[in-house]
Amino acid sequence: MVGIIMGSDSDLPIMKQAAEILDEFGIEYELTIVSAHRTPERMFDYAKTARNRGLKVIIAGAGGAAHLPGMVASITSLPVIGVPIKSSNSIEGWDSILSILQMPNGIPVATVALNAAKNAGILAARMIGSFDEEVGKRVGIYNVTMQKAVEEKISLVKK
Ligand code: RP5
Repeated sequence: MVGIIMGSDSDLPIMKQAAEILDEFGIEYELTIVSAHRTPERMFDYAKTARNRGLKVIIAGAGGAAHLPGMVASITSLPVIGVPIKSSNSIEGWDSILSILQMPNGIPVATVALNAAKNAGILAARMIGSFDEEVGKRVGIYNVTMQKAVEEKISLVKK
């Protein structure tokens, strides 16, 4: 249901966090490397066939001049969530953030925080939960569990 793609295997340590949270929600996904500048034809095919292959949302992570999420969003009509990755030669990640965030009008990319692949996974779960009641319930339980964990910590601090 979710396509997780990244520009390089060096993005995997971050991007696998999206896969892990989707596992928690019991949502099926595929995970692969698709580079906008190193494998442009693969990127085009991936985005062009995504909807017909049953994907509902695409999470795309990239670093540097990170055009993968925007290019994919320009080819498919599915929602695309962009994850800016702080790559080794990046200028503190600002290169990735700005190139994913600052999409021109008409082709939106829902950009999460730097390296926030986990949040991208949760956002994808929320999108799927908007039409799949079971997934929606699981996201609700996740929120309540998080709230309770914080409340427990607050009560410990009070004592
Ligand atoms: C981008 O360039 C990738 O998304 C990665 O974040 C960055 C560096 O790639 P490698 O040189 O590590 O393959 O395309």
